[in-house]
Amino acid sequence: MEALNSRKKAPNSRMVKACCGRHPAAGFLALERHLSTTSFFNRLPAFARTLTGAGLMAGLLLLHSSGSARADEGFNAFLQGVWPDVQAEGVSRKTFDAAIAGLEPDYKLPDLQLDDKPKVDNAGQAEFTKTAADYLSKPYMEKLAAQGRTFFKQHAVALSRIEKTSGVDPYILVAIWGRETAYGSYTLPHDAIRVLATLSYKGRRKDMFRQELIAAIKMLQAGVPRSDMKSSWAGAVGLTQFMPTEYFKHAADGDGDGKTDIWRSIPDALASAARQLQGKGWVRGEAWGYEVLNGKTDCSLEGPPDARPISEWLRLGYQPAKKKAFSAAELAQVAYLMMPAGAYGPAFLAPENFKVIRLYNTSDLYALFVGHLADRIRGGGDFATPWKAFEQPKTRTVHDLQARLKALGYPMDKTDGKIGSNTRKQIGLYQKAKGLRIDCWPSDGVLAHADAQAGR
Ligand SMILES: [Ca+2]
Repeated sequence: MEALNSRKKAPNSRMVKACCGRHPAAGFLALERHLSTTSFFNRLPAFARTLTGAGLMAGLLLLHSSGSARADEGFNAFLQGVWPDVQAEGVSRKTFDAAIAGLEPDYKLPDLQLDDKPKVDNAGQAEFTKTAADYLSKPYMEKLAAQGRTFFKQHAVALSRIEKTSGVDPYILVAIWGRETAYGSYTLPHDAIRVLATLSYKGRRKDMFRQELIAAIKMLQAGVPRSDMKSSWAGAVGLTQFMPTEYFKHAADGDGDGKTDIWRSIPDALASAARQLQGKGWVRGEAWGYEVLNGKTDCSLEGPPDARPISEWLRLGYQPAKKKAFSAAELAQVAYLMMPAGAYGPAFLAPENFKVIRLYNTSDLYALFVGHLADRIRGGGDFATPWKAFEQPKTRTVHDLQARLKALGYPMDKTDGKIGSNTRKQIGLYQKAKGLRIDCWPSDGVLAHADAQAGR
């Protein structure tokens, strides 16, 4: 589910500083949005609207009004079409009607497929990809770790109980809470019903979000107040950011008061996250991952297809970076090499539990953030290998390079402009095959080389 890798808005405002120039149509869209909320205009009959303005403004307004009316009709029809599925889940008509009353689609959300409207720029479409060093910003990490230690002490009893029953590392749970909502201090900006309705109507993954919409309305039926349905742009709710379907599978009563409250009870939110990780296959007693040093291989060995026991990695020259030696149990763990900045930063061995955190949110940097923050809350420090400065490629460069390598026969399943482990690996393999310097990192230089090879 690459889907969820940006489902949660980063609590760190530095992370969404983004880059991007305003979309040429942004001004017009702002005007559109302004007009669409100007109820005076909307209440006027169509003929009156054409008479209200003159020239360009009138033209824009007329275009807007007719387009908007059509879109809203489509949206309302879509919502009514969801009713049978919602009803089948035991939701009353009264709950459903209240849930969708006055609901309008939110076309500012990322990950939409809009045929008839220009895209609005937003953090989800950053022109430049974020660097690992930015994402894992040291001052922000230090701040979250200090707060995390305080919260860990405050909830030590509950965390110990949760660890016993679920087997999940309690430091990971506190780190997820820190990553997701900055320990509940982050204000979730959206209404989950509106967001999920929009994403089911016009999103790239309509079916998945439709299931989430149905589950979200079911939550209302179960007595969750609408005011608790504040969410990220992708509809995740609560202190540790649960998608509604996950809420029904895994929400738990962590403080033993007989109620499940992932919004106000920290033990409930942590116990729920633990059950979620347990359900995704968390291995009791194993680490999330290990930073390693000095491998004799290059970065093209990165990624799940080249996973092997840690003992094999040692034979390939890798050594633990943060401790003296691996235990016998650790040597037997199967792990893959993960180098989120290619040759320009630390290397990690990623065992099963790293994959489990990635199932929570499908992103190497997300899983690394959570694992590293957990280690820092435990008392650990910075990475042993620093992130080096390098030129950050544009999304377009990454996308074009992916497409070119694919055309040249490299197994590139996605051309999404994101620098995942397979993209880094295939770049490394390409560089190795062509006798280029191997850094497993997209750049204009590698793209130009691949362009020439592909005869473009
Ligand atoms: Ca409770």
